[in-house]
Amino acid sequence: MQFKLYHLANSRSQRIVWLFAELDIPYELIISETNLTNAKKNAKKVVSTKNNAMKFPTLEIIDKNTTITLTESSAIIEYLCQQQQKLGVNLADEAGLDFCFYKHYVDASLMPLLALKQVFQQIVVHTPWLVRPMSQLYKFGLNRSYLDPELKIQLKQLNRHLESHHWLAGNTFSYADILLWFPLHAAKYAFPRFEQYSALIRYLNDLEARPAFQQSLKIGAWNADQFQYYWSMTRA
Ligand SMILES: N[C@@H](CCC(=O)N[C@@H](CS)C(=O)NCC(=O)O)C(=O)O
Repeated sequence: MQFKLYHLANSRSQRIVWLFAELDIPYELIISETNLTNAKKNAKKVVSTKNNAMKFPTLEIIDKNTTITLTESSAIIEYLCQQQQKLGVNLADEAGLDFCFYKHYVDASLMPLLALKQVFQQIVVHTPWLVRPMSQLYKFGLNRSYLDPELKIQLKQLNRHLESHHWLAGNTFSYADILLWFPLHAAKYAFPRFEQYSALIRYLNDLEARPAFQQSLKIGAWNADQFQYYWSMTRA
């Protein structure tokens, strides 16, 4: 079986590059150019996805003469971990329920808040400058009235959990941790008072100190300054 990963630098697909480094299995990496329109157009020429929309990450699973295309970061991560029998936690284990909750929570509850921050930021950027103050006001209002208070509740809960658990599933590093890293790292810049959450800072440092993580930054062409700028812009 062979794997081919379509990756967009500085995006959610960095998690799959990291996962491949943790699993230490061979794969082919296609890094798309950073211009999203061109990246999608070029990748679409060679990939046929189920829903006809090119997303990053997209994984091709090539087995003999058959190629299966898989999208959705959490589905790709679950598939690879089950296939390799690594980085998962059994439901019957002590931390099984935490693992089960957090692996679903990340993309279902935390990521949508950050994605909405980004949507409103992009509306500001694409509004003609004469009327831009209006869209800036909308963005400010939404951040103040909904997104930041919601994020605060979620970050506080995560912080509490990580005060008494080294990883999401206790002592076991799992693929739920790989899933959480991207939105948490984005929240560090997108949420105004992130530094108050000392357990989250400790947790991010521990995730980022892993040799496979460090290795994957180079492989995935990660640009820390660009990422920080992109997410800092979403603050009110
Ligand atoms: N829920 C999907 C979202 C994938 C996604 O939207 N990726 C972005 C990059 S972070 C993308 O491909 N954007 C192009 C587009 O939406 O057209 C996942 O987590 O894999």
